[in-house]
Amino acid sequence: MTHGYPGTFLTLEGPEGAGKTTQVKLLAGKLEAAGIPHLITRDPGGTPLGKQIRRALLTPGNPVSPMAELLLYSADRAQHVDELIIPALKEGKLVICDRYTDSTVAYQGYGRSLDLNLISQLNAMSTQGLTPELTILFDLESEKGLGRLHPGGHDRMEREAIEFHHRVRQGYLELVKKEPQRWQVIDASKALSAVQEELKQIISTAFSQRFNFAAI
Ligand code: Z5A
Repeated sequence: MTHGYPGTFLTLEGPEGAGKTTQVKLLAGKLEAAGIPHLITRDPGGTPLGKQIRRALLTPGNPVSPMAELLLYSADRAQHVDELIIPALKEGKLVICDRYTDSTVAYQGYGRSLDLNLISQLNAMSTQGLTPELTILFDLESEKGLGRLHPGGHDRMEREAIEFHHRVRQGYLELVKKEPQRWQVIDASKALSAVQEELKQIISTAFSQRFNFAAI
């Protein structure tokens, strides 16, 4: 355990269209049916304040400077960790967060070329030092992921140039190399059912001593 709470903290990462949201929705039903206490949430937008920040960040045509973008994602996370994530971990839940600090490193660090040390400091401040025990990367070529979305992308980030999305994917792969013990990588180009099976396998293997995954 990397934090002092009784719960378990798992994060999901990946480029656009990798299928995190779809997979986590499928998993939620199974966790519910198996009676595993859990919280499924997302960055940005997990709290009422976060929903307002999310709108400001993702509305197309809203000018947002790279530094303002970094600070807004960090502000969203500070509220999210304090209001939802830590309380759920204190209650012993399995917390699954769709995107977390690694998104900031990949998008604002590698994508926007902001200083990685500054991002690391902001990530530590905004999370009260809370790091995930396991992070799953849904890895997918940028072109494939964007191709699964609405043509041209529907939000401000999705509309970035393809080079930006390539840097983001590269950023994720670098993160995996730097800290391989925290990451598991799923090939997100596989069929939905195969990805779901792999996700279940990874989670049940990692956390079988804390929750009963036999029924999922
Ligand atoms: N961002 C940031 O810059 N910095 C930060 O610190 C944080 C985030 C936290 C959040 O928007 C944006 O903010 C995001 C990163 C940035 N950038 N963008 N764009 P979001 O929450 O709306 O975006 P997202 O998390 O990337 O969601 P997404 O783009 O929709 O991707 P996804 O959740 O991984 O995919 P999905 O919605 O589950 O699936 C997309 C489509 O693919 C859908 O039609 C599915 O039916 C289809 N799909 C899914 N899996 C498959 C498979 N296996 N085969 C075929 N088709 C599939």
